[in-house]
Amino acid sequence: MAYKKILVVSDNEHILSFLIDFLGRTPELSADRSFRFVCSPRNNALAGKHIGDYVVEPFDVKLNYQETTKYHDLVISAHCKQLFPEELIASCKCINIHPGFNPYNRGWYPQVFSILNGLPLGATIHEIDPEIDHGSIISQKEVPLYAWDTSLDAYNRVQEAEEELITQSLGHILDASYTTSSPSEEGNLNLKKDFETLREINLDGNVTYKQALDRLRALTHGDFKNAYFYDLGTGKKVYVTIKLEPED
Ligand code: 0FX
Repeated sequence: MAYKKILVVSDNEHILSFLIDFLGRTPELSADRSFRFVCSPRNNALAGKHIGDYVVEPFDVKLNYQETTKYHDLVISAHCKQLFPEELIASCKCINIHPGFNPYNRGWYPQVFSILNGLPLGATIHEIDPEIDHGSIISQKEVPLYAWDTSLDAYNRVQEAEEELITQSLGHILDASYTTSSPSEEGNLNLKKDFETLREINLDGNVTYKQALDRLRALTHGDFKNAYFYDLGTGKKVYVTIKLEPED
């Protein structure tokens, strides 16, 4: 049995554009299939956007799960920020493309936590079960982490790994000819609030240089204002990023 009516739910323009472009470059995958690309209703940056031949529609997976199962036989989450309702997971094959190396640092911003706790980092495509980033693994690729990586450096490497996995596995997924393996252990899960907790730097914190450097590079991601401290004199919030440069 091959999947024919595919709903792709995403809140990440980069991965969505890659998927749409890849389908355009491999017409044998889209022949005899219909694809619909949707994003979270509050994603103003993506809703209504034209990508390739498609327009991204706002879509609430909780409210519309009956419509989803009626009109689609496969749902692919490509960095979808909505949690899938259990009724949807139970009645339709749901697959997730995740920017982390399951089962380590499942959940929010895996590279941030891998920089801090040293657990493996990479990308994973897996079946969705009721727990976050937890189901049977279809394909995964680990990426290296270097002592000079910021969150953005590591994330860029993870994105490349995701693109490789999509290129290798999407055909097998659409043909339902893939095999799976169970995650090696339960692993660990980080939530958005765990990331938020990391952002304030306590100037009186008693940490090693390594811990301080790791915290700052885990929170340095391009122009995002993640890490901050409060200046004692003025009470001003001061944002911090770090630059690291390995010798050639
Ligand atoms: O789409 P995504 O790369 O992934 C996130 C979760 O990490 C992932 O587990 C979940 N499946 C998916 C639905 O959402 O996240 P993003 O595009 O919001 O952010 C990409 C990176 O940017 C993130 O890994 C860290 C960085 N970032 C993002 C924001 C919004 C920051 O450093 N600070 C920020 O405020």
